[in-house]
Amino acid sequence: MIAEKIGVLLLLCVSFFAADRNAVAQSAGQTPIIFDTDFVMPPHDDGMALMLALQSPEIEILGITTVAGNESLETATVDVLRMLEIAGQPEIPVYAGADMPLVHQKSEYAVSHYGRWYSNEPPQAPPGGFAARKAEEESAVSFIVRTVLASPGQVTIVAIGPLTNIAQAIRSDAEFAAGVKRLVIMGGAVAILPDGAGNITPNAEFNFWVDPEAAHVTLRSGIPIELSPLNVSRKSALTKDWYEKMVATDTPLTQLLKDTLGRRFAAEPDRSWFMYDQIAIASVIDPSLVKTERLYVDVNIDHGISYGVSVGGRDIWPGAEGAQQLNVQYDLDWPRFIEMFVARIQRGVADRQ
Ligand SMILES: [Ca+2]
Repeated sequence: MIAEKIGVLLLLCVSFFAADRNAVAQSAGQTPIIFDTDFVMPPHDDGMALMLALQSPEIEILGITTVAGNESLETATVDVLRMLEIAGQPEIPVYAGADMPLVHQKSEYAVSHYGRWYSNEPPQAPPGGFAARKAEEESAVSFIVRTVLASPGQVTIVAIGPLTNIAQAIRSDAEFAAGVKRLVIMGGAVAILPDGAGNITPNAEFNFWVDPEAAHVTLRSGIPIELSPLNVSRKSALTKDWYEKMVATDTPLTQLLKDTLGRRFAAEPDRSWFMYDQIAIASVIDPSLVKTERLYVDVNIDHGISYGVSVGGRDIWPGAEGAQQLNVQYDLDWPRFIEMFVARIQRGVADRQ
């Protein structure tokens, strides 16, 4: 009981400072965000999405929360800490979140397909070694809930991994969902719109497939949601020419890209690559880069051939009762997006503000 009271007092003190920080961000015209990620270093999309966010003065990152997805939770956490160090912003706090999906168990299919969310192996050292700073003691879910409740209606969450942390936050506090200003999600694929096939199973997208139950809870939470699905990712095509423009300057970030993304283009100079999480972040910086349509979207949680498949419709259909309307991104102004992306990545630390 006493411990509980002390906990509440601590929470109130911490909340006061968090609210104060948000007030500062608002006055500067910045969008305060929580960056929720199954982080991996570039050339993976989470790595490049964080670079874009860190180099964009329109965004203030209140904290980064990690989740198992592309790699294990431990790898996501050590990689993101190192990325912040390389970017010269190690003061941004990192909170470790869920190390497994809510329900989805490791399977032979999971092991043989993309993503190592089930892995228990110790993380390998990121480029340049482990960061000096460690993750915070507080859990990701506790940080997410406390930060949102300290400034109701002000905090945007950008979730670019499986939605495990977000679903846990929704379940842990009845006030939480109503307090979130907006949730931007990279996830899903919508068959009713062009380019709506899946990328893990024929119809399921990776983030939703890894934790379908979390996606189901999140999409039905009542939080205002903008979905950045595979449909819009497939409007992108990162080529060697754009990569070379990106690394035309010499900064710690462009050096990291030369060491990672550069290898990809050295091996396959004529291939182009989709961009995923980068588009979700870019749409927070400049919403006019994407076109959206209002659709009801739900996620299949039956353990059969459509496990983790997102289904979108213009009207509610049988079985989707209770599904929520979301803004679904389906088109991208690719030339403006890639020019902005390249310009932001090129920036030196001194140009950032
Ligand atoms: Ca991701």
